[in-house]
Formats: sequence, structure tokens, C-alpha cells
Amino acid sequence: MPIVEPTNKSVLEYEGIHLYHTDRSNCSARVRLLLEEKELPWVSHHINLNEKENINEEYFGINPKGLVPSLVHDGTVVVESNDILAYLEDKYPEPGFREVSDEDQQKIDYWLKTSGEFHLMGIKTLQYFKSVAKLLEKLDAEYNRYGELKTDPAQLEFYAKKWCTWLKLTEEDTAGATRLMNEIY
Ligand SMILES: N[C@@H](CCC(=O)N[C@@H](CS)C(=O)NCC(=O)O)C(=O)O
Repeated sequence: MPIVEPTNKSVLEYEGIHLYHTDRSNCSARVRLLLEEKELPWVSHHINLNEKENINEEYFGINPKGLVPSLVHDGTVVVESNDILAYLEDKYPEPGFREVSDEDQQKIDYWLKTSGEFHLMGIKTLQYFKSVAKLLEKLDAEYNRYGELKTDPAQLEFYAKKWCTWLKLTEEDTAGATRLMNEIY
């Protein structure tokens, strides 16, 4: 669902490129890199995940999964980092990052698709388990609020494990994530 009809109507007024992102997010970083490579001016809306600035109706009204990044371009909302890259490439083709051989294009497509697919069960599982789980730990009431706003079943399962005090990510989860990462690389 790359292009979203936002329920937060305030963003429809935005002009130019606005990026909702966070510093340590690899999905945000790939969009920031493309913006910089294309030398496009953009307005930063930094979302502090530790402060749970993504978990409120205002932000879910922009990104229905409550995740970063989200792009707003002249009032058009685009979510999912790979779709944002494709959108920017279409809108701002110069300098072009698709002017490569078919073989290279296939590699690019493979890595973009793979990075999207293993993000939740690979990178995110390891990252949350090893470093940020404590920082982002939520009270059950906060988790329930998140659950009300979140809709995607895979994400809900992930958040249930990450945040519910009675579940948590296990060594088994992280072993699975490590296996997945080893298979891919
Ligand atoms: N498939 C999404 C994944 C986005 C995602 O999971 N973003 C993370 C940061 S890397 C996030 O917003 N985490 C906040 C949370 O889980 O509440 C994309 O590529 O944009």
C-alpha cells in the first residue's frame, strides 16, 4: 500500500518533500540516502521512537502501521521505504539510479525485496532483542493502546512478544533471526 489516503488531513497542505523518520532506522536511512544523493531539499519530521512519538492517532493518520519512514510529497503520502524509493525515482529521475545493466537491476531488485521481507523477523528481532527492547519496553496499557491502532497481524505478534510483560522475545526467536540472516548473507 505505497500511497495512503491519510486520515490526518493536516499533511494534505504540505508543500515539497517531508520525511517522517528516525535516526537509527535502517528503513529511514535508505530514504535519506536517496534524498541526499539526488540533492533534494526535504523537511525533517524526526519521530522519537523511545518517546513513542509514533504511537498516536496523529501519526497513525499518516502511516497506518505507525512505522517510519513516511514521505509526504506535495500532500501525497507514501509509506514503505522501498515504495518511497521507487516513488522518488519516478518523480525525480535525475540523477537516475535505474540506469544500470539488467543484471545489476536484478541484483538491486533482489536486495530491496529481500531486505523488506526479512526486516521484521531478522534485523528487527535481533536489534530489539539485543539493544533496544529495554528502551522501547511498554507498559501493558501502552501495548494495548498500540494494539488498538495497529492492524497488521505479523506486526501485532511481534509487538506482543516484544512488549507484553508475560511473553517477550526468546532465545529461540533470536536464534531463528540469526539463522535467517546467515542464510541471506
Ligand atoms: N517495511 C517497513 C518497515 C518499517 C519499520 O519497521 N520501521 C521501524 C524502524 S526501522 C519502526 O518504525 N519501528 C517503530 C515500531 O516498531 O514501533 C519499511 O520498509 O518502511
